[in-house]
Amino acid sequence: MTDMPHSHSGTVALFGRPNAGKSTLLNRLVGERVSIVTHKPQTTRHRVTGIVNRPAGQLVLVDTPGLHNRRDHALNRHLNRVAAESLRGVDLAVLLVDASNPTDEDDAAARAVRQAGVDAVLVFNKIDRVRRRADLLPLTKAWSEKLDPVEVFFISALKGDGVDALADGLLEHLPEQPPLYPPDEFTTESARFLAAEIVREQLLENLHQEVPYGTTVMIESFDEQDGRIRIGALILVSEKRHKGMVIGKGAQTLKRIGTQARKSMQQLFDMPVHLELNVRVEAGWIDREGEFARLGYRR
Ligand SMILES: Nc1nc2c(ncn2[C@@H]2O[C@H](COP(=O)(O)OP(=O)(O)O)[C@@H](O)[C@H]2O)c(=O)[nH]1
Ligand SMILES: [Mg+2]
Repeated sequence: MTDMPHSHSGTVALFGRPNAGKSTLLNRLVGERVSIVTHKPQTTRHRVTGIVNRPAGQLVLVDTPGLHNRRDHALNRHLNRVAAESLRGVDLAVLLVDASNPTDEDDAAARAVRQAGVDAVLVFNKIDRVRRRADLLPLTKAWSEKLDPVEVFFISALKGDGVDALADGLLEHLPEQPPLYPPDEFTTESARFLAAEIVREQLLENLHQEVPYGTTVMIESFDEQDGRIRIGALILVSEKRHKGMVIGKGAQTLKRIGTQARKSMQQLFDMPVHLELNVRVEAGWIDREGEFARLGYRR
C-alpha cells in the first residue's frame, strides 16, 4: 500500500499594486470569475476569497485591493488599509509584480509585505508581454533583495503560463493540514456580493474617467425561485451630474450595463437572471468613511 501524499492547505494573500493582475490570477486559479477584472486600476475594492482544490491540497486565496498612491478620497485611504490588513493572519503572501512595467507602487507593496513579516513568494506576472527573457534576470535580482522571497515564479495570469506550477509551489509553503473548506466550494462570498461586483465591473467598463470610481452598488433584492434569479440592484453615484452619465441618452448606457452584467451573472450562477437597475445620487459618499460599512465595505 502506498501512503497518500501529505495534504497542505492555508490562506494566501494576493498582494501588489493596482493592475498587477491579482484578480486575473485568482480567477485563473479558481476557474471561475470570482473577482472582477477590468483594465482600469482600483477595480477591486474588497477582499475576495477564492478556493482552489488540487491533488496536493487546498489554497484559500485572498484577492485584495491594489496598494496605490492616491490619497484624495476617504475611499482610497480605506482601500489601502483593507489591502494592508489582508496581510495579517495569512499563512503566505504573494507579491505580484507586472514584469512588463515595474513602478514605485510595486516598491511600496514590497515594503508593506516586509513590514507585515509574512513569508512571501515573489511572482512576476505578464511575462507574455516581456519580449526578451534576458530582461527578467536583473529584475529578479533587484526584487529578491527588496523582498527576500521564499521562492520566485514567472507567470502569465492571462494566458495561464506557469500558473499550475505556481499553485503547487504555493502549497509546498503551506502547513500540512486537511482542507479548510469543503471541496465543492469555490468562494466564501455570497451570491449577493458577487452580483453587486458584476454590476460594478460593467460600470467600470462602460463609464469614462472618474465617473465609475464614484459609484457603488447595493443589492436591494435577490430572489431565487424555480431555477431563475431576480435581482434588483441600486447604483449609487457620488455626484449629481454623474447620474445622467450612468443612465445615458435614451437610457442606452444603463441598458448596456444591465445586459452585460446579466450575461456575466448567468454565467457565474448558471441560471437565467432577471436584473433590474436603479440609479440614485448619494452625494459625496466616497469621502465619508462612516458610510462605508452601510454600503457593504468591510474592514
Ligand atoms: N498581457 C497580460 N495582461 C494581464 C495579465 N494579467 C492581467 N492582465 C491584465 O491586466 C489588467 C488588470 O488586471 P487585474 O486582474 O484587474 O489586476 P489587479 O488590479 O491586480 O487585480 C486587466 O486588463 C488584465 O486583463 C497577464 O498575464 N498578461
Ligand atoms: Mg483586482
